Amino acid sequence: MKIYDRQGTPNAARVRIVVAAKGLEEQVDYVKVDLVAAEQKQDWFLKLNPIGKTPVLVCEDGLVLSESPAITEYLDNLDGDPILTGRTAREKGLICMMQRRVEIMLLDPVDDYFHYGTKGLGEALRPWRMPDWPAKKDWGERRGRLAVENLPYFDGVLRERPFLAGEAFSLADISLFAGYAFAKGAGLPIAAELTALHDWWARVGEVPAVKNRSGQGF
Ligand SMILES: N[C@@H](CCC(=O)N[C@@H](CS)C(=O)NCC(=O)O)C(=O)O
Repeated sequence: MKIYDRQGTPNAARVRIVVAAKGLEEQVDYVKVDLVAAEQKQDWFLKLNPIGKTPVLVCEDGLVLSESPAITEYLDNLDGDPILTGRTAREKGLICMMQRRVEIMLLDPVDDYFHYGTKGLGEALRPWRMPDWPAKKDWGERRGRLAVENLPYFDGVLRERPFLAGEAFSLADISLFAGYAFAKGAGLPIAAELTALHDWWARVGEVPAVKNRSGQGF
């Protein structure tokens, strides 16, 4: 399998942690996409993903998948332990819901903040991302504030249970981990009083797939 991505970005991290957790690293070749040079907007890449974003998984049988949840769902279902997307209908529903909440409440607003509230990936992306930047700067900054305001929700959930969707580490935690790291990396504040979130961060950092990848910048 080939995965087209850019190491260190949040969605690359979501997929790379799953690859590591599932023991699939030997089966994957990573192909670097230069996001700063806008390679993801070139024709060859748009044929893989018309949305022009990474990561993209290309399998030997010709299957091409984009969107991190689709890629991670596929990888998780390739074989057995650990199962990151849930075993029962109840677990699957909860994990899917929590992962969507992470996307809507954290990953998407931080992404908007990064690309519009700051200089984001820079000049080469301006034709696609920022034709009306800095007019959108206010909106980008508001999206950043929204992400920060949403963090106590996740802290509240993690006061009730050790992991985001229940008793076990799941894809929802991997997405929250990426969202938390993205928020921090983009310079958004994560309040000290969110102690359950900080404890969870330390706990997830000890999960072998996360711990082993963190030294490699995910
Ligand atoms: N919904 C997509 C989001 C993908 C995404 O935003 N990828 C970022 C890297 S983390 C990207 O390629 N950004 C480049 C751009 O926006 O042009 C997913 O789940 O994979």
